[in-house]
Amino acid sequence: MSDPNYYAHLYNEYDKKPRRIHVLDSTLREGEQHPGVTFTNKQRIQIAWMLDYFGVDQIEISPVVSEDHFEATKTIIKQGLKADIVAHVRALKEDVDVALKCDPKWTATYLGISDIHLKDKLRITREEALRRAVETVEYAKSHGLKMRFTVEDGSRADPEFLLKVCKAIEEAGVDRISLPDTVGIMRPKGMFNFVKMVKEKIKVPLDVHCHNDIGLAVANAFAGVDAGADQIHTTIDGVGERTGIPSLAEVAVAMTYLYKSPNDFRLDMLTDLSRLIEEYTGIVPYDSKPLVGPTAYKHKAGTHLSAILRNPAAYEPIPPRVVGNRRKIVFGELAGKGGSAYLMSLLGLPKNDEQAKAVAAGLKNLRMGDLLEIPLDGKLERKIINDAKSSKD
Ligand code: HCA
Ligand code: CU
Repeated sequence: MSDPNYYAHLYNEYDKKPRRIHVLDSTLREGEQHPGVTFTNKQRIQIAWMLDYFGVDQIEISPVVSEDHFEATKTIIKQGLKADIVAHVRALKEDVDVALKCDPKWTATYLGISDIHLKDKLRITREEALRRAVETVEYAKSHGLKMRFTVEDGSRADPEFLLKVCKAIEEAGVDRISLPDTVGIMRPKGMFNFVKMVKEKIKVPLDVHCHNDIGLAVANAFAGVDAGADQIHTTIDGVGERTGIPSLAEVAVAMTYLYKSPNDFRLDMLTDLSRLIEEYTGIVPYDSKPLVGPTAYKHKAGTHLSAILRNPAAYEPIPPRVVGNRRKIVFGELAGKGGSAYLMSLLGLPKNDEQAKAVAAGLKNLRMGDLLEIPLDGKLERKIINDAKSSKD
């Protein structure tokens, strides 16, 4: 059978020159800003190794927030991982000095440039902010660092001033600029326009860092990519300040399957990465979390079960094993005749239409909701699908 997603992909326009899009994972920086998330140094090092093995391009960590983080940053940098380790600090020389002590190749500094950040957080004028931005970039560059600069709260800053800052730091030699939607206020079209405006004036490669306050972070990040940004910030499970930022799983899968962006991600690690964060933080993600959540591949309604048992692609965009998740069928009052027939066959009962109907009615009458979940993968999956294909109805 041809690709069931074929027509959908025509709308997605995936084949128009796929671009390499990069991922910076900030689980160890933004992620630790999520209430309740604090890793031990051993955990930080393990997470960095796993993110590297997964295939992210950059891993961000802040050496200035605590003595522990300083040690973790230094140790992670010494591991010689493939990913760049980005030491994230405030736009202050003294912070860059702390970063330098960790011996990084990359550093990132951030400075609020919206009027509200300037006035009510930093209490500095636009001129002072501009000077500080340029001086910090020059300082980091004079120490041989690769440097990303984040125009914090950029989506709410006066565009004229934002461009002025971007131009000035570009001239000062900055290597990347991060365009954040710090309070998650953009709609996708807005993020597109924001990034496009900067892209038209600035040559330096652009990151997008989108917060999820209204639930649009992933969509906004990709709108930014459509406008020319080439790196998205993520965390495992999307943890971060308040409601966080895009989740690594959603971004990596969308990049691979919806953008056809070339990469070497080991997508099958995604569910384990999510479980690892759950184990380390005690925070259980909601069960319908896309791709990695326990219900992401559970099928329940009778009509869905009948279809899934013949061809899982009927109700799945990509197979669960791709992301290390499992498919399960849920038997309960919605199972219907098809689901009941398979429950009977799994129990070794002979095929019998009348009895399947009776079981379906019985399950409905019990009014006990879902009774049973059966993983549908590996051998069992093949058996069920083969049986379904050879059965007439
Ligand atoms: C912060 C601000 C930040 C920075 C983003 C970035 C934001 O919490 O320190 O450096 O790209 O959301 O603006 O996370
Ligand atoms: Cu942020």
